Amino acid sequence: MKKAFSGVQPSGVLHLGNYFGAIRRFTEFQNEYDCYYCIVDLHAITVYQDPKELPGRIKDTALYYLASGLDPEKATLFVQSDVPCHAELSWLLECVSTFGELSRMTQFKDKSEGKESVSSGLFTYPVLMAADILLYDADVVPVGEDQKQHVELCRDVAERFNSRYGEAFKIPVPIIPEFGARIKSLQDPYKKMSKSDPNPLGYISLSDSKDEIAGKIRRAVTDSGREIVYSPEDKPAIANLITIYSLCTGKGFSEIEKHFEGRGYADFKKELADVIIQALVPIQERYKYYDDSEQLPEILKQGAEKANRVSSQVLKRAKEKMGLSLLADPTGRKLF
Ligand code: ATP
Ligand code: LTN
Repeated sequence: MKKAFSGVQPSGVLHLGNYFGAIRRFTEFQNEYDCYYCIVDLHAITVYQDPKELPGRIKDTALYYLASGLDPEKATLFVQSDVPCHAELSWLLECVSTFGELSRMTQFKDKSEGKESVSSGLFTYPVLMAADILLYDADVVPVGEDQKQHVELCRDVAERFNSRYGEAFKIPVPIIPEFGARIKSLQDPYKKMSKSDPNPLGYISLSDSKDEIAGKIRRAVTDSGREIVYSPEDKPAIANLITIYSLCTGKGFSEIEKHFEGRGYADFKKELADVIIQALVPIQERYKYYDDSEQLPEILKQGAEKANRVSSQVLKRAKEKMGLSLLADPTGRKLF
């Protein structure tokens, strides 16, 4: 069975972009691939996280994985900081990646822009992501559009390692959805919907109530004119809302345009809020079920045990190729 790896940061409440761009697709992959889905808390701490809030966010992200339909019998769910090989391989790969290629990462440029001080972890973030992927010999990496450049860096670093030290890593392929790979902010259609947006009107979180959803859609920015047509160039805000409508209902763009022909933005927004609510209600019910059932600690414990078993073998392979000491290796292989 081929393998899939992906991760989500516990850096805030999950939103529709995370769901349609990534998590919903994780559940589609679990029947075809041996899947590893990680809550990447080490990535989240590249910007300050309040230690009083982080455990709750980790738990919340894991519950939304389950609520979105991930089955722990099929996929391995775990928390990154429970598997020390990630941080260790990341260091080895930092020594194979270059300052120049990391400087070209657009996410770093976006996240560091205008900040007085940024952590060095934010700069090396994509290398830790490469370690995540390579430790599980992943064939595919389902992600939203914004992560494509990072997966490409992972491929470059893995190829460089393999040619410099000998074959240690499988070269993964990013899988980006055709639609929904980049859902935009409801307040600015030129920015992606983001958990770290200080304005909650920009995103619909998976936990928003019916009233909150209706209110945010009502206040979402629109374009000039009053026709409901999918035209990302001329009508970026409406195109974004049509994309969300399409993802929630499975209907194509032309079908949606026809449905709203001769009707105005207010009608469209009302129906859009309804279809979002219908899409989120089952997720919110399953979230509550898993929260009440208290199965999560055991699921994450078993996930981490398996992830530790698999990743320590790959880390050992990489250390062997580099000529590093294996005295601390759990399998007992000695260097001398
Ligand atoms: P932050 O804004 O705090 O960086 P984020 O909202 O971008 O966080 P991540 O944890 O970085 O969320 O991303 C988890 C997954 O969701 C990734 O695969 C990412 O590509 C995808 N994703 C994030 N935002 C969107 C979006 N607006 N549209 C589609 N997919 C998205
Ligand atoms: N960088 C990603 C989260 C992430 C990830 C990964 C995704 C960390 N490690 C490995 C896919 C594979 C993000 O910010 N969305």
